[in-house]
Amino acid sequence: MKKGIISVLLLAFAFTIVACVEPIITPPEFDDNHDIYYEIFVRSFADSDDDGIGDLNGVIENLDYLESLGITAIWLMPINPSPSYHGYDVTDYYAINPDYGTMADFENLLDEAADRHIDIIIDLVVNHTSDQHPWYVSASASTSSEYRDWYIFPTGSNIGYESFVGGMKDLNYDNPDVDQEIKNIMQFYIEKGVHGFRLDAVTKLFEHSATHPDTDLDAALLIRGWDTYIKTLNEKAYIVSEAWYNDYSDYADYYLGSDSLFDFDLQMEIMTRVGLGNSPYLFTDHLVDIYEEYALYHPDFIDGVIIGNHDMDRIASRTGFNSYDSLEKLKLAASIQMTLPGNPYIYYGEEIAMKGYRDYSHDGFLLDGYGVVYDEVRRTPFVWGDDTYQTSWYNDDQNNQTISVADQMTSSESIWTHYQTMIALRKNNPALMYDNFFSPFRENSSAIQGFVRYYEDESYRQAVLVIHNMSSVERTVTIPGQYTILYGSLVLPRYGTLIVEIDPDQLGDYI
Ligand SMILES: [Ca+2]
Ligand SMILES: [Ca+2]
Repeated sequence: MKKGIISVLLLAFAFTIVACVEPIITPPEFDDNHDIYYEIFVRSFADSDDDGIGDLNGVIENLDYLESLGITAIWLMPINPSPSYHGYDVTDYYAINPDYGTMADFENLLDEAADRHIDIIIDLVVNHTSDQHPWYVSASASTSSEYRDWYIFPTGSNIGYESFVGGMKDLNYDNPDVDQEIKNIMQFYIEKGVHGFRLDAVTKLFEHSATHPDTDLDAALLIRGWDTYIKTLNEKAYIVSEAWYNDYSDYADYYLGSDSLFDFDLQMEIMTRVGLGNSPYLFTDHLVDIYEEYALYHPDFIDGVIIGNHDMDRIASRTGFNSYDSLEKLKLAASIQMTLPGNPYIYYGEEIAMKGYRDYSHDGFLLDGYGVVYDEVRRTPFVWGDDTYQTSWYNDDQNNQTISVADQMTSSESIWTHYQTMIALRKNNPALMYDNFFSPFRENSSAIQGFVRYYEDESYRQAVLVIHNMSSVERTVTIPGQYTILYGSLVLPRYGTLIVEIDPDQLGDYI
């Protein structure tokens, strides 16, 4: 792989050994399904036609923004028609939510993103449909409906089973027609140019029964069938699954069928070790355990590195990240996210430290036209700082009135600029961006948590040592051997990070 860039790489490599940091290589030449993702809730991101609702043209018109941040891929939360504001209950998998635009708009977005070498994956809600989906309407209307067996009707009941409340009716994956329909939907979007799918709520795909004693294994194998199928359409097609358990050992087996899984265990580790100040002593050792387990199921696993998503309180609102030193801690969380193996996913607004947490006083809050909802405060309008693209579908946001993207983009000290810096470092250093080599730094302590990352192919090698100061006081480190500083300094400020390029033949000096 990656032939044709050999001479460029060799030249760049020689150059970095001698002197300073030059961008070595940038996607797409190096693209092997490793990306830096940006998760977009379309309704909240950017409104192009002044109806207050974010839309696909708003995403198109802000690809410049995303490119300036540096991301290489986008995850769109559900874009299909749905009676809810969030879209996780679909009524037509082959159409676009009219709030967001048309199928032609979506095709334009795919084209415009492709021109910039930005991949797009879409949320695919596979566990359930809306109870207003024509399949379910038919299934519940008659026991002789051709769709009756697409859903799960408890014996003697005419009400379809729901894993989640709110009219989300579980599909029946014991019916091969449903499995085939998902493949048809995937084919529809792959042929349009979608890079892959974020599969929602996969731990619910099967219901526990005598025929499904291990629902997770059965779900992993069902997904494996989908993944195998879409790779016959595009060998680079990609699946990231939401197998949400808090302990890595509970979801690792989903790597049997998925290219990537969101790492909820790692997300909790970052919250507690950085945010709450719990001893970071075993942070990197725990990561070794995690990665070894994933590799048992998928040697080339791509860890889905998250510090938040649309179902969680935003990191900037969490205990420990909302104190006097919150900016440094948020920067450290981003630094960790951008230096670990896998694909980082930035939830829109994290790059400007947007706040948002479930406001329990709002439980039962009725939003016009959408019914009872709970999580809007985690999904509020992106704060642009001017009216051009500002969405206003949710206008009760008390948390983010002092934030502005425009201000942060011009400040060297802002969280936005820190994200931009870290993303560029990841993209410009293959040892950070690619592959799964990870070995803890031999000098790790209760304050310093470092690790070595390493990349090699036929033509190129790079090794970097990353050191995070996870303590609230300045720390000075000593680095053996020859090295080139890529970021930071040997005197690490509180919650600071140091990244150095090291000799790939001398890894034993560091690990
Ligand atoms: Ca709009
Ligand atoms: Ca289910």
